[in-house]
Amino acid sequence: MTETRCGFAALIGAPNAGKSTLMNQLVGAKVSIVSRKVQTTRALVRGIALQEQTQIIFVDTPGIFSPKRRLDRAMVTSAWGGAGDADVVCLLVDVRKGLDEENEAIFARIGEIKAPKILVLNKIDTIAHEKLLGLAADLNARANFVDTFMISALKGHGTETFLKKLSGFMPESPWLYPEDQVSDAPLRSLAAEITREKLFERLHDELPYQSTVETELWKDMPDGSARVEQTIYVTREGQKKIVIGEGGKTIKSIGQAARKEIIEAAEQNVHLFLFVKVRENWGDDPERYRMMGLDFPKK
Ligand SMILES: Nc1nc2c(ncn2[C@@H]2O[C@H](COP(=O)(O)OP(=O)(O)OP(=O)(O)O)[C@@H](O)[C@H]2O)c(=O)[nH]1
Ligand SMILES: [Mg+2]
Repeated sequence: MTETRCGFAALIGAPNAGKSTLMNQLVGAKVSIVSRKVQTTRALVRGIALQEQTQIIFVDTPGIFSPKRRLDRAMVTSAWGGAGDADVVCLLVDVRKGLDEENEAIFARIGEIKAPKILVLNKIDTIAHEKLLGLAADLNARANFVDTFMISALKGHGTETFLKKLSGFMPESPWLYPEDQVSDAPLRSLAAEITREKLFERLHDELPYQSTVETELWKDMPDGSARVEQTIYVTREGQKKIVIGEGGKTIKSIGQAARKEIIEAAEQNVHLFLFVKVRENWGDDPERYRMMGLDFPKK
C-alpha cells in the first residue's frame, strides 16, 4: 500500500481575485460562496480534495485589503492567519488588476509567510496571453515563489495540473477527513452562506456588505424533509424594505434560489423560511463574530 498524504493549502489574495471560485473548482463542489462583489468570504472556509492517495485541505480566506471597520480587521487577520498554518500558500492575482495598490500591500507582507509560496495568475481568460509573461516576471522579482501557474478558475483551465502540483507539498499523514467529505462546515452554516450569496446576487449595489444571514432552526421532519428558518440581518430599517421588495417579491426570489441549492447540499427536501430583522451596530457585537467563525478585534 502506498503512503497516504494530507495537508493544508491556503488560498490568499486581494478581494475578488477568485479564491473561492478556485477552491470550488478544485474540490468539485460548491463549498464557498462566490460573488461579483468584493469581500464575499468572511471567515476561513475549508474544502477538501482528493488527488490519488493525497488529501488536500484547502483553506479559502477572506480577501486581503486595508481594513477600516472592525469587521474588515477581523477578516484580514483571519486571512493572514489561514496562511500561517498551511503547508503551501497560493497567492492569487487577478491578471486584469496586476500589481495594483491592493496587491502591492500584500507583496509588502508576503515575506512573513514561512511556507512555500506559489503564484497563481487567475482569470487568464480575460486578457491576451502575451501580457501574462511580463506580469509573471514582475511578480516573481518581488517575492520568492517556488512556482507560477496561469489558470482560469472559472473555466477550469490549468486547474488540474495545479492540483497535481499541490499534492506534492502535502506531508505524509493519514487523511483527516473521510474520503467523500468535501467541506468541514456544518450544513446550517453552509445553508446560511448560500442564502447570503443569493442576497448579494440580487441586491449587490443596494445593500451594504454588512448584511448577514443566520440559520436559526434546522428541524428534521417525519417525512424526511427539513424545516429551515433563517434570519437576514440588516443594519437599517430602509434596508429591510429593500430585502423584502415590492409585495415581498425580492425575498421570495432569494428564498427560491437559496432553497434549490440548500436542497442540493443537504441531499434532502427543505422548506425554507426567511425572516428579515434590523440589528443596528451588529458590527460591534462579539457574538456575531463568533457565529461567523471570526475573532473579535478589540477595536
Ligand atoms: N473571467 C473570470 N472570472 C473569474 C475567474 N475566477 C473568478 N472569477 C469571478 O470573479 C468574481 C469573484 O470571485 P470569488 O471567487 O468570489 O473571489 P474571491 O477571491 O473569493 O473574493 P472574496 O471572497 O471577496 O475575497 C466572481 O464573479 C467570479 O465568477 C476566472 O478565472 N475568470
Ligand atoms: Mg471568497
